[in-house]
Amino acid sequence: MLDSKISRRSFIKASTATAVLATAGTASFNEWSNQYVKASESTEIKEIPSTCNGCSSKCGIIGHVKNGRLWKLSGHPDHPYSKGKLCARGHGYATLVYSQDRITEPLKRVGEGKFEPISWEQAYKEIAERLNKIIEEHGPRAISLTEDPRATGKFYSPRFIQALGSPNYYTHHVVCSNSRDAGFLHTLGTTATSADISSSKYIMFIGRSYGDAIRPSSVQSLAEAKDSGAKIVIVDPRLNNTGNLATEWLAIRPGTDLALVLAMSHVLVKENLHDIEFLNNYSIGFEEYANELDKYTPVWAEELTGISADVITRIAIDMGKAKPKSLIEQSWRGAFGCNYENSTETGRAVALFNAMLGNLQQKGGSIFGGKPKLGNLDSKKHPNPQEPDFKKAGYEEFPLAYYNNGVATIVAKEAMEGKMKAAIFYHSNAALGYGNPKYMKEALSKLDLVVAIDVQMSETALLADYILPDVSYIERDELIEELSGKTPGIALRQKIVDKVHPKTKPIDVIYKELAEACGVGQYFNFTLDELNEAMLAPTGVTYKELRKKGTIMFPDKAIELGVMPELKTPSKKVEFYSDKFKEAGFSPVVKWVEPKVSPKQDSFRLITGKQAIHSHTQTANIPILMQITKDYDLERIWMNPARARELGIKDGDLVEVKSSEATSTVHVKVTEKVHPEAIFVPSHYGITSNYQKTAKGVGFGYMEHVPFDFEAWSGSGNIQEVIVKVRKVKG
Ligand SMILES: Nc1nc2c(c(=O)[nH]1)N[C@H]1C(S)=C(S)[C@@H](COP(=O)(O)OP(=O)(O)OC[C@H]3O[C@@H](n4cnc5c(=O)[nH]c(N)nc54)[C@H](O)[C@@H]3O)O[C@H]1N2
Ligand SMILES: Nc1nc2c(c(=O)[nH]1)N[C@H]1C(S)=C(S)[C@@H](COP(=O)(O)OP(=O)(O)OC[C@H]3O[C@@H](n4cnc5c(=O)[nH]c(N)nc54)[C@H](O)[C@@H]3O)O[C@H]1N2
Ligand code: SF4
Ligand SMILES: [Mo]
Repeated sequence: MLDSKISRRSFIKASTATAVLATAGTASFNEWSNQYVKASESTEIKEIPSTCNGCSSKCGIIGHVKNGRLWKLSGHPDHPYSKGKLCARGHGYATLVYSQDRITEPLKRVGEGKFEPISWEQAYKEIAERLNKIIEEHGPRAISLTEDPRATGKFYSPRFIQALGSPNYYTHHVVCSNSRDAGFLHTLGTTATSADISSSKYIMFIGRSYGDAIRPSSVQSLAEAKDSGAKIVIVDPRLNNTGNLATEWLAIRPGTDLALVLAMSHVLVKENLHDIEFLNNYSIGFEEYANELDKYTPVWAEELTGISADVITRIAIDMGKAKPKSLIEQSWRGAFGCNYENSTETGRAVALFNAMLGNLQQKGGSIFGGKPKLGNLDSKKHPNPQEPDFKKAGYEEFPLAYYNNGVATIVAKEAMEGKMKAAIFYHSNAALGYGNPKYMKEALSKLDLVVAIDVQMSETALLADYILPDVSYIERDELIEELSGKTPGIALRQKIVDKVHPKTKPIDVIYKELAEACGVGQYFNFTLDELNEAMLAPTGVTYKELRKKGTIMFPDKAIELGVMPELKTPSKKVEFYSDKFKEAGFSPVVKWVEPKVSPKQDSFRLITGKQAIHSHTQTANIPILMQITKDYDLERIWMNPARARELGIKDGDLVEVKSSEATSTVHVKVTEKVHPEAIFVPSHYGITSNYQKTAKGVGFGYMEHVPFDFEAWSGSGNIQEVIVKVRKVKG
């Protein structure tokens, strides 16, 4: 029950006071329970459809409201990600609305970690003055805005920074999927395909865990595939929780997935199991790639990956035979989203392997989803800001990175160099999560202006000159969310309860008012409702209807499987040979690339990943989620027993983890489920903000050990190019 303030007892008291009091002390359980049910029934429960903000999936939710307070959530049955179910984070994160640790009013920094309240008007005025001064002195290239792109921000944030003349809009993908996105984009013309899992016969997951990095409907689809006899292979240096549904686990040496995919591609060609007709019709450059593949034999890959040549050959042949209903799932962050120097090339090789299976836009294969056709504001009445005539910072260094997302950590690098002067962070804990926190702190301290817009005192907020308090997602309306997929649709986040803290404001209002203070209010001369109405216009759905239903799918607009769309690559085909890569100074065909660093006999590689009960740093301060961590010691790092024995370490021991960047102490879980070369660090502990009373002091700050770095292809953070030594300490 979410509504912690109203306990069962006080609730019953309030609603059926006389009846309950009259029976108190003498009532049987049945009587008591009947009274309770009656009391519940007599209170009106409003059900408001909206969307979760517990992670980037933004599943559909139904908020149940009793006595004006959020009472409980359930999964929206029509939303394609929830399909009636929510994960633990979805339920738990909703308690944020009543958290004691929220930011309740605008704050101005008056010293290290010290803040004073400031009025909204004064905060806007001071921020605007400082932004305009920076623009006057250094030009608009010296200002930036970074976020996790969710519904409203996706439209308002780039527009806001562009209204000020700057293209410097960035997203968290630099530590998420920048590498995969770049690899897929220049190969298939999209940063990610989706997977028709439930109809697939042979599914390989390379560092993607449906069982940990949960989206409820993905787990359901995988269970359906399993029930219909699909082979499910997990490639992961640790046995993740998708293991419950898998037929095979390949405990790969971390950082060597590229070698595995190259060798499997080699086998497809050698065994003539690639889809030659598909490749002739829909691809360019296959000959060059096939020549390059010649040397990547399974025996060569065995040496690098630790997976036997026989197993590589067997799986490649079986996948080739099962085509087109076989696929490597497109992955997200795990193996090649942002981790290694070879991550972009791994992304490219995975996209190409799927093309060799001819599974693109096929049942049981990789899908280019359809998008709903939405409208826009009338640009005569609501002028768009002019597009700056220069590219965003980072583009020159990383032209292959997906431009819309950019390379967010370039802001920190340029702050160090004195080129960047201002950074706005909305819905982002960049200071702790995007790069080495020591580096990020130093970089942010060099800026003339840092603004954080958050709901709690994150590490990034602590480094800000001004903190602007957003309302929580339970208390706000947002921009319509496009749902792309086999069947496109739309979803709306809407206010479930009135705002709890009167001085908080929703982001659309914050941007509008700040733009007005900066003198560019003309670009925000509309309300969120007007914008939503304009977006809905071509769909035939009314705003009222959308508010009532929350999620609306368009089955008549479903994509037709078996029909290849024209791709958005320069050649409009799958590019086995990429001129874009060549122009950027890289090999036009995929080649093997070594990871930057490798552990020795006495050291380990740090790897990381999700736990089903947390989302990055944003859930660490949620008591009912953090309690699960505490109850099960989930913050422990994982070590293989063979290595633990060598080091005299036993399960549960306190150990010291030392890298080139930091030293930490943490308890260890000794388990066969992790590769001997790797230490697995669950995400996302090691909160340092004193204001997050529940989160502070639990576990281990992964990013503290990660050297600040950019992968050469996509600019992503290389966050697993980290070597550590571990020793037992007394404790
Ligand atoms: N519970 C939970 N779910 C989430 C999120 C969350 O924070 N918490 N966040 C959402 C977001 S933003 C994202 S990007 C997705 C991420 O979704 P995933 O990419 O599936 O999640 P991760 O747990 O980061 O990584 C998956 C697996 O990659 C493995 N891995 C690490 N290194 C290697 C390697 O070198 N090779 C191979 N083959 N595997 C490796 C890890 O052991 C881990 O089990 O999850 C989304 N869902
Ligand atoms: N060790 C380790 N590190 C990782 C990962 C990992 O697997 N392991 N995964 C990486 C991945 S995949 C990603 S995507 C990144 C994510 O990195 P981020 O996108 O920075 O995610 P969080 O760390 O959760 O920080 C989100 C911030 O937004 C705030 N917030 C939450 N809700 C709201 C809201 O409604 N309004 C506003 N204004 N703010 C809000 C939160 O309080 C928090 O400060 O982390 C990466 N870092
Ligand atoms: S996967 Fe869980 S946390 Fe993420 S949006 Fe869905 S219910 Fe919320
Ligand atoms: Mo992510």
